[in-house]
Amino acid sequence: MRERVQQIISQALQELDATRTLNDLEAIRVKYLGRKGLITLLLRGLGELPPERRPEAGRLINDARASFEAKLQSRGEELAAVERERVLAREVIDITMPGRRPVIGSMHPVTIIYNELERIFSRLGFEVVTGPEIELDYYNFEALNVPKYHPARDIQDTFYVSEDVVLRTHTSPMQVRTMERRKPPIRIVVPGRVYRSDASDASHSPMFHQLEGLAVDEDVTFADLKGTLEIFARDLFGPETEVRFRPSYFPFTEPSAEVDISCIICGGKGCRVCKNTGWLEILGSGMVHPNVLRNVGYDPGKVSGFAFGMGVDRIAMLRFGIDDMRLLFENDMRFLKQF
Ligand code: 2NM
Repeated sequence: MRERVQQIISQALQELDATRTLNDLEAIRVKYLGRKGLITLLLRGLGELPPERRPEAGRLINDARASFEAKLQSRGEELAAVERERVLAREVIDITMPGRRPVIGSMHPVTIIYNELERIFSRLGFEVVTGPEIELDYYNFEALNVPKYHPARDIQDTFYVSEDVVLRTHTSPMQVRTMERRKPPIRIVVPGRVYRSDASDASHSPMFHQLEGLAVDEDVTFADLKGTLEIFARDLFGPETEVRFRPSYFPFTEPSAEVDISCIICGGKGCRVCKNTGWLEILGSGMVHPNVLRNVGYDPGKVSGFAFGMGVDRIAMLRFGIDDMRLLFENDMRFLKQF
């Protein structure tokens, strides 16, 4: 018995010494102290000994177990320390190194203005809707009461995809689509890119940005148009801004009006930006033409509406003092980073 215990314990201690990992250590623990472990079996075998030999054998086995457990414990600590060292050596981080500065983008000036416009018109009860940039001639011109031989339809002015498909020249087709789909009351604004066959210069670009708006309901009047656009202009350009309406002409509105604001540079005294007039033109507007209402199935005797449109690039240029529209579309980071 004594020899058997001694043989097992010396074998066990040797194995503990030889282990190199915590995993192996655990395997050895199970081999000796697990449910069918060698030391466990020795203890269980005690019952088969004659009673007078049990106390001594019990002491022997318990001593052996105690020294095994002590060694298991100390070997576990050694191996854990070694493993920690290995991990630390692998994960050295020089915390004195300077960090990498994240590249943070900035908002495009046109986006800044769009966000502001959408905030203003949302507060006035307008919903933002968007639609396709490639449009049917029908929605871009025909439904909007633009006659077949109107100069705007010339290939000099409009990009044709095919005979009846164009790049939209304004976002108005989306107003038509919305009216076709819904019944009044309608209050929407439509932001988006539009296209006209112009050469690029300081004030023109073949692609530019518009925001157009539409309100249709019973008893919508020119007074609603004036009030809405005055509130809009003072919110965008400041409470001191003067607003004036000048008669104009669009095929899709009657009557039509251009909207000017007092010059935001000189306040109306006259300067280079307003060409000494004291006024800046920022909007086109009018009461939706009865033919447009009829084209979408509305009864012009029952409902009426106002509409307006503005060039967002031009407003961004005025707001930020940008004197050349091409700067907005060249994507020169030195320019764009300033906003
Ligand atoms: C403008 C000026 C005046 C306009 C008209 C419509 C529609 F679809 F309701 F007929 N949408 N937008 C409109 C009217 C646009 O932009 C300078």
